[in-house]
Amino acid sequence: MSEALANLLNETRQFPPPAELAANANVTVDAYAEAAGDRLAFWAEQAGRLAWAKQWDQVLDWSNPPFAKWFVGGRLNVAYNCLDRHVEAGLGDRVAIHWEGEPGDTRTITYADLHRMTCQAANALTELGVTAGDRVAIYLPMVPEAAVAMLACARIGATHSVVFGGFSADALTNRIQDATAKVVITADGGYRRGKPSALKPTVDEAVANCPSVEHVLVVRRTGEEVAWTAKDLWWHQTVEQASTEHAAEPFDAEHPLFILYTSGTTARPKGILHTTGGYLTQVSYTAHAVFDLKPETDVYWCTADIGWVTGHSYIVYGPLANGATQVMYEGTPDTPHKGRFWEIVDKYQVSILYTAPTLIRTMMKWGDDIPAGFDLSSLRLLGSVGEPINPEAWMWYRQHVGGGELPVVDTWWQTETGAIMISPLPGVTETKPGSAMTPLPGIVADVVDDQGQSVPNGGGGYLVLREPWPSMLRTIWGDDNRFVETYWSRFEGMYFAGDGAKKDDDGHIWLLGRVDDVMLVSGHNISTTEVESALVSHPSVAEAAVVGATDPTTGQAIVAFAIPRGTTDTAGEAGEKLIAELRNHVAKTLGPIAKPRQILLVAELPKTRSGKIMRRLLRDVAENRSLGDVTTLQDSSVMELISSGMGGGKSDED
Ligand code: 6R9
Repeated sequence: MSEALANLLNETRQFPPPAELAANANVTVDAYAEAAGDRLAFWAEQAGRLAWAKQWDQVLDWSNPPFAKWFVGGRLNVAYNCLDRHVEAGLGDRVAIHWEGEPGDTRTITYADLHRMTCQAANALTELGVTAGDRVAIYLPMVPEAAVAMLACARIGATHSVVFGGFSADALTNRIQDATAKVVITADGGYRRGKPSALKPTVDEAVANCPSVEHVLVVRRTGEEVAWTAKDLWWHQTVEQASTEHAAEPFDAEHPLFILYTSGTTARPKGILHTTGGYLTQVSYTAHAVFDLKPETDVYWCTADIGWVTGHSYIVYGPLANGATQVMYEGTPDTPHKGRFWEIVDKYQVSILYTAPTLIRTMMKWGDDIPAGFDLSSLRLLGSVGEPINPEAWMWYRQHVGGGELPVVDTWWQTETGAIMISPLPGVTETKPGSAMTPLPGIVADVVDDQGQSVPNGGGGYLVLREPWPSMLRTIWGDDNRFVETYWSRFEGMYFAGDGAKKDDDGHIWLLGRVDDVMLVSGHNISTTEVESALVSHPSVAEAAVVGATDPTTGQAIVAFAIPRGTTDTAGEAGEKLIAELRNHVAKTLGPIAKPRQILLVAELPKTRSGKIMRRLLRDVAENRSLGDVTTLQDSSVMELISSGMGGGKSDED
């Protein structure tokens, strides 16, 4: 095979940081040289952004790779760092969370409030017999109590395992059993698409098969009637009655902070374990550096769910460790109307927005006039995470949300990495639409070929991390072998992320999708991302997914599914014409090798619960159906696929 991964897309646009942002940026270009000069000293300096009860003796112990220990001997309390120290510094009245319920109800929670709520929850959990090292499962909607529950666990040294509120009873059961959780924290339900959506019945079903669970704490959110078992306790009758005084005890820097399950191609989800000191150091630093967070003036909003790592690191721990003010929204972006997000930006004067490409492409599909109907002038920085962002989606984001001038930071990282790893620095980097650009200061990433050799500029291959980093996963819960096997065995001495990537002619990094999705067409490894980006660069396409389907001549052939933009005419002949045009457009943009054999116009794509496209399902469609002359896949058949799929993380799930 000639190449590990072909480099087909050539993007020449580049945008320098706005002068004012660059002049006042939290982090300047010097950080790169400083970190390169002495990486461990650099991370030690960042750890100094936190309050430690006991200073560490050693920054990194890497004597037993891949099992890292960061800030060895240090002791700290995560909740103290996120709450108490801000209150002690006189910032108790600062708003921590502007909470917006989907029905439009609101709560304003200051740092003093959040501190009191967390102390109460810590006392209540202690009362229930939870002690340091115990596991607590959290299955909640996007209500402030979700953050409180996490912080309360951190405060008493219990390890939380947040399970996304959309998961089934089976998925919840597996996760509770794997971690042998002692307590489950849930709610009667939450609001979703304009109506109450129950959670408690799912917990009842799961807990019936989980003997480790002693108590279930239930937040009242919807007020709907719920069945009650002997293990159940209302949050408002326990937590809200508990004392608001609680002294935070420091824990070892390597004390387990949380487990978060991520899926793999095998059925059994992996419990990714994160610990205390290194994790908090890197989430705190990256929130400061990548979002240029100014806690006195910024209003930050991350639209992720708390059930994903993005919610852990950039709703709870990163922003709160920085003393930031943020928005937290319970519901969906189109309830009660498609401008809900922009209405929220306007209402709370959001200045930093962190969202996902899937959201941006959905907004593109809905039309430019929707964001145009709101005052978005409070925004000063835009971020993206979760999937490769196609250059045109990046441009749309900058243009229609960022008024044509705001910096967009495309941030690459994973549940496993714990924090942002590859991203522009908004006051430094001249960004290119669609590229995550460069590893952050203190991070050593590379793109390598099959043999683990660094590829030259212009080459494609596998994304690896060459040096340990503070917020790295420590293991897979209960399965050290699987940890070594999955991440550290593909290439000697390197962490294998499972993503394809390329270096452009300037050495900037472009993420090309999961390597499992790479298509092998006539001996060329072609990335799904590049073909999708070529499709999205056509003015009639909002979103696209491509897969390799078995083909007698070429090995695999490219089959594409494309969602047309708002007003595109796709009926009958117009659809046929568009398809022909799109095939030629891809061939023109990337070369004839990337020309899709077939393109289907669809209304929706199957996505995981965190918004990542499930290409495996589309591959099934592409291979098993006699596609023949079918040019338009029925919306409902993709919808069926969506509802039968239960994706959670990077690829397939349960
Ligand atoms: C934070 C998060 C991780 C996988 C990762 C990659 C994809 C995330 C990306 C990106 C391209 C980006 N991914 N950010 N791909 N550009 N900026 O999403 O964690 O749910 O564990 O998924 O998501 O494939 O390997 P997680």
